[in-house]
Amino acid sequence: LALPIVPGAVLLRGFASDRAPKLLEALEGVLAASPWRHMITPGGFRMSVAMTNCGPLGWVSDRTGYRYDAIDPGNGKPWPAMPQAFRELAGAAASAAGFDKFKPDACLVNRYEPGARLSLHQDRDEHDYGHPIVSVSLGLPAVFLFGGPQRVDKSMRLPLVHGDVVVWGGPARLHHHGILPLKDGDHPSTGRCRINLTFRKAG
Ligand code: MD3
Ligand code: FE
Repeated sequence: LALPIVPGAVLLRGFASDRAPKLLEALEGVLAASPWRHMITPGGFRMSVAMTNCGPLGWVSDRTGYRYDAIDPGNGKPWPAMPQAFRELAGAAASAAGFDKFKPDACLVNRYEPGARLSLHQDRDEHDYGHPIVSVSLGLPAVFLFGGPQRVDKSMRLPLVHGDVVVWGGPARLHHHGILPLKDGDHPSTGRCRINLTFRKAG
């Protein structure tokens, strides 16, 4: 079931439901090598969202800025490999949305506990905005905020639940977006949190 949100953005409701157990199992392996951490923004704030990465490149933030880096600053080693289950899901979702041969080189994993939020921002750290971004929601539901190319543009609210996949490309790629503070709850597959996988071709 593919629902267009705005031109270039497609919601695949429940696309990852069947594969969620395999994705969460593979995530355990990633976390064993590169555990959750709260990054610091260039402004000096600790992010409420906990993060890790897998694949050749990982998104990092610290006092010096945002960037993609091949090395996990937490352990000085390359980020763990992107599990095959991750790569297959990202490719299948991109195809279903009309983007052929999507080969992500970065997977940012975000963990939201109750109260955690991601304020309105643009994703501008990637080399080529022509590639889509595939995002997978697991666990507790969240309200996604989706605005326009300008930060002041009116934003719409979109509830995202366990198994939902959204593919963002074309004109939607540079729109502002964020996540409202997570409501408390308990999910059978993740417990008291929401996990979001974001696949990108960053380099
Ligand atoms: C729309 N993550 O990691 S995923 C991020 O749920 C991020 O954790 C949110 O925004 C999360 O940067 C939202 C959906 C998403 C991801 C990237 C986008 C939507 C996007 C890039 C452009 C437009
Ligand atoms: Fe983003």
